[in-house]
Amino acid sequence: MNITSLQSHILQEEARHKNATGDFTWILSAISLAAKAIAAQVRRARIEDVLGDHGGSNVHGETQQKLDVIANHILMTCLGSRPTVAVVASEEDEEPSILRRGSEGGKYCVVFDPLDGSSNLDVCVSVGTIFSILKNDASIPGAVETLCQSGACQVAAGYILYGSSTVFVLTTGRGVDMFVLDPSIGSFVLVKSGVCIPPTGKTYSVNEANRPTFPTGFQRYLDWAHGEGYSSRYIGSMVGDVHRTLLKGGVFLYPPTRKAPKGKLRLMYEANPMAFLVEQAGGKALAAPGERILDIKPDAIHQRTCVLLGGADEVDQVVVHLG
Ligand code: FDP
Repeated sequence: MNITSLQSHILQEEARHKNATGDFTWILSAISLAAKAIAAQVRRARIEDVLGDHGGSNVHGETQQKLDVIANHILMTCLGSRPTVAVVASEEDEEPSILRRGSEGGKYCVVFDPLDGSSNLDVCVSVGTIFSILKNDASIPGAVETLCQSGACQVAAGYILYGSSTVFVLTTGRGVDMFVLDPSIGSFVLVKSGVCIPPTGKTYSVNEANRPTFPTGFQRYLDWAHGEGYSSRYIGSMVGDVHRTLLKGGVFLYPPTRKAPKGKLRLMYEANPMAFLVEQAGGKALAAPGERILDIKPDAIHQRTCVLLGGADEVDQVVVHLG
């Protein structure tokens, strides 16, 4: 039996680069450690007192769940101890934190959504952690300015899905790899290298209750998809919906709505990492026809965007209907 852990896989990848220092491996190991700690909390959710509202709201005015706060703290603690992490920014916090300057060895910035889809926690539906790693430009003094890089600059991105198993999906720009947490040995083990998203797949994933306020092109697409016998699958937890789309094909959409005219999902914490993964798996990820998510230069770290991602042919079908 050949068991490759996340750690050894990253070390093997790093060995391909002759100037590699191991710094990057060390950061991914912090994320992997945090993921195991968060998974343990999620698994014990009704046993420990970690469910329900925390009593506060985050920067977006959304109610914070206790587990949002716990997951945020775990990631901050694990990443904070890594000597090359310069800046961390969480979807839950208004401002990024500068941990150390470039002159003090800060080489990377890590941006994350600690527990995406957390409104599903109380009912035991899959949730996830999404992260994106960027280089720290030591010549830029402000944390926000440092982070406002387009998604195309990401050096790595991934998510951890706390579902019926705990799955870690990662790209470092050389395809997509998938690991599953084996609780009996406490390690994420490689289950698939080179994950490819099927180009076709007759499934769309969208909150269809918002349909009356979608731009007409999306309504035309949905009419067409109904006529073609497509299935609808929507968990309402982005990590779960994107994971299914990555493995089975189809499209995931969060179009503009009356309530969220610029889209609901966050560019840096959600859309960019997912777009990087989907493109590395051979799919497409757009904010609008002709506008690649990864090409958007952010103006603010909590900026929102529309999302249209999935198998290449299925995304093209949506675009045809947007006209
Ligand atoms: P949640 O509000 O539960 O955290 O961006 C957060 C998110 O979930 C995504 O995970 C999910 O795809 C989306 O919001 C669901 O939004 P709707 O409830 O508007 O469909």
